[in-house]
Amino acid sequence: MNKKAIITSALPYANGEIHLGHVASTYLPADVTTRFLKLNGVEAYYVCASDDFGTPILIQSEKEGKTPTEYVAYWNKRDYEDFSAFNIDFDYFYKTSSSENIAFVQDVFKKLNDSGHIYEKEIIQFYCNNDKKFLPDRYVKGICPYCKAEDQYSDLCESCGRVPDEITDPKCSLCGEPPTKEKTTHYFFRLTNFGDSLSKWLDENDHLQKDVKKYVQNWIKSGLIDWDITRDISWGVPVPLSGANDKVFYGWFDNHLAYISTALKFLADKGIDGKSFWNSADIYHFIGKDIVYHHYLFLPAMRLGINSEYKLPDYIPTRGHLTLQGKKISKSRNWYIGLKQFLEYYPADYLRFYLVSINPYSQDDLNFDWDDFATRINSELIGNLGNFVNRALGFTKKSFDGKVPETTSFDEKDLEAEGKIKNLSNEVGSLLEQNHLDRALKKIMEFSSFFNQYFQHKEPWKLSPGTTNCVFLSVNAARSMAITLFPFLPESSQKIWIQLGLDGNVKDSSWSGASELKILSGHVLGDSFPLFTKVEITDIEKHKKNLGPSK
Ligand code: B3M
Ligand code: ZN
Repeated sequence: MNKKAIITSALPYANGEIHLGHVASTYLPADVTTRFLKLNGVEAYYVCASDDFGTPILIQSEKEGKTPTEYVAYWNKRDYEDFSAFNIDFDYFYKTSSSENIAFVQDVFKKLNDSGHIYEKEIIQFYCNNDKKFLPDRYVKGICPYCKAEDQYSDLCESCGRVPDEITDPKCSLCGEPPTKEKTTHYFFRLTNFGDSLSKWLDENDHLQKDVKKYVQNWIKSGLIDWDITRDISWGVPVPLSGANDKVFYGWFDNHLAYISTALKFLADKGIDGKSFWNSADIYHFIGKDIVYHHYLFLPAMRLGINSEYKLPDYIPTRGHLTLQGKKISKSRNWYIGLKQFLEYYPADYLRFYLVSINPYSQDDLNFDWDDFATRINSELIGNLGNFVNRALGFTKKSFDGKVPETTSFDEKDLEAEGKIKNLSNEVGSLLEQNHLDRALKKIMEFSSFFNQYFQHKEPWKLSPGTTNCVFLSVNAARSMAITLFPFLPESSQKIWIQLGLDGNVKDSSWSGASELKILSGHVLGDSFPLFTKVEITDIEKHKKNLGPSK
């Protein structure tokens, strides 16, 4: 395992609150992975930033009568608070509108320009005579020329994930009128220069998901298109060329560069040479499948364009979208649950547990279902895991005054139980290394279920000879669970740690130490208390009724 890593997740637009869909596909998987790497002694940093530029933000700030700067500052703070409440533990959360990112973006542009990867071209841009503005990106809606999906923004088809060259049947998204076309000069990035090198990079990188690689390779084969990287609006990174003062970069030119500029700023503040750290670390960019095009083509091409001064990503874990009760999430139709709101109902660990459980390492969509949530929390998290910890520790408190008893020689069942502890960190760890977070969590649940059965089978309450082994091993199993659960359920795992009467913080443990029997006979446990409270079905019914049009 590389001992250094930088982890990023797709930057949230500073344009509205974080909801369950956001955290399921990117922030939570990235957070779990970072916590896991840190337990393995990797110097891992999870950095993120608010994505502050772009037309939708400008449009919205205008509507609210705020300056875009005020507007994005509000969302940057709010997003960070919501993430923190969900225990998404960024090492640093910054912003694409930082002076560091602006300078970095302008510098990258100059280098690309000097290397001949940029050209100027007069283009015909949609213009709304009603609104008196040029209409880039989201200002125009129409039909995707590739897959014919209707009502798509001109900068990204949400149905097929491609970026239309020119949208069919365009309409101004502000007033619905068909726009006219006017001339303006834009800068273009020669994405077409990079077809071969991108294809080679995709081929050679074994860590990228095969299915994603395959369709990206098909896009390359069907021909790349140069990217228009400037916009005639006032909110963005200014193009650093004389004569282009009224132009800014397109948001997708600058936002992913904030992965680098944010990491550099954070590392510099720690006194670390950012560039050499970046280039010797494993680089992870966690994303949702709607932004594959940007992360597998545009981002690596720009890095290649500056001679890989900052290395290309090693991992781009890409996951599907979250649906809610089987339907697409939509704020306007109130088919939606904000993260902040959810956390007013249930602890962060409930949502973390559920979202990891239903989230495979693939592009398949996943579904949040309230009934399934209740079942999994009540029967798996509480019925299996909570039950085991309570039972094992509660029993030790009651029958041995909280003191871990002496052992006698192990019988076959004890040896099997000991073997489970010894294998746990490797089994769970190798799944986590392969990004199979759901399967890793399932392994821990199987471990817990094994120990529930073992405890039941041994009947230590009968205090017959040999049953102290079961108590000893069960207490150690609870410790192994606390450590391996930490990436998934940080609060609950610390609670187990405290109940075990262990010093310090579970987060300072070592991953492989989860497979050692560190709690010795004579150790005194802390106080026992229930880890979880049951999810009530009457509440679930209320949450379901809150979705959709208010009656
Ligand atoms: N701000 C959000 C999205 O399209 C966008 C991600 C930027 S990542 C560099 O999901
Ligand atoms: Zn209009």
